[in-house]
Amino acid sequence: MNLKQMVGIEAAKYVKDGMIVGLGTGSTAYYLVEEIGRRIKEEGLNITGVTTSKATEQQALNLGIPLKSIDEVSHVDLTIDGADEISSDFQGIKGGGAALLFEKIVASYSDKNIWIVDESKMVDDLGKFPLPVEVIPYGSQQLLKLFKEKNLSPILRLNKENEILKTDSGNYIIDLHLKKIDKEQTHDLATWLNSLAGVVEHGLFLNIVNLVIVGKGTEPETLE
Ligand code: ABF
Repeated sequence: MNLKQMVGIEAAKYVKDGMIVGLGTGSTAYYLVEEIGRRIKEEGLNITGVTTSKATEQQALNLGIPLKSIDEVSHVDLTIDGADEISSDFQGIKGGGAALLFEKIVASYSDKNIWIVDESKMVDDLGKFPLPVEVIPYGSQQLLKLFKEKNLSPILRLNKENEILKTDSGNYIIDLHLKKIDKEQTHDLATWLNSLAGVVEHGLFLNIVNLVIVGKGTEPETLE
């Protein structure tokens, strides 16, 4: 069993009958969704899933997981998702999988958020992983110019065909290669990004997670 599978299966233990569960995106959340599908099939687990991307929606449909959109449920009991970086004060960078907008929406309406990561994602300070910023196409070149002027090392994300990547919402992603974000600057950076016209969302997930399950060695470690 690999570390991603370890934490995906461990996190599924927190999913109880009757829950409305936010299903995350990425190669780690993939194993969570597979395990939930197995429990539905083999144990009769009864949950409603709320997905965070077209990719996860397709996986859940293939597994027969009952789904509702975020706008069809009263709340979400628990969301389990991956992350790209988690700092020592439990702040996160997400969006490497280009799903940060729906992930943050679902997480913000969740009573509890669990992140599942392999140990390589645990860092002291955020920033080594490029910070994704989701922007609408109109004005994106102006934002690129602004980020360059601010020395934020922006790169417009391209897809495998070397074309501008489009998110599930048809937006672009600009990745800011900041190298390090000092803890005392994180909130101001998030506030500034949110103030820019054309910025839809960014990958700083602050004060969101309640519990982190880290894959390492032979046993997952649970941090809260
Ligand atoms: C998703 O999980 C994204 O926000 C993040 O980019 C990704 C991490 O991917 P992986 O689990 O494949 O490393 O939530």
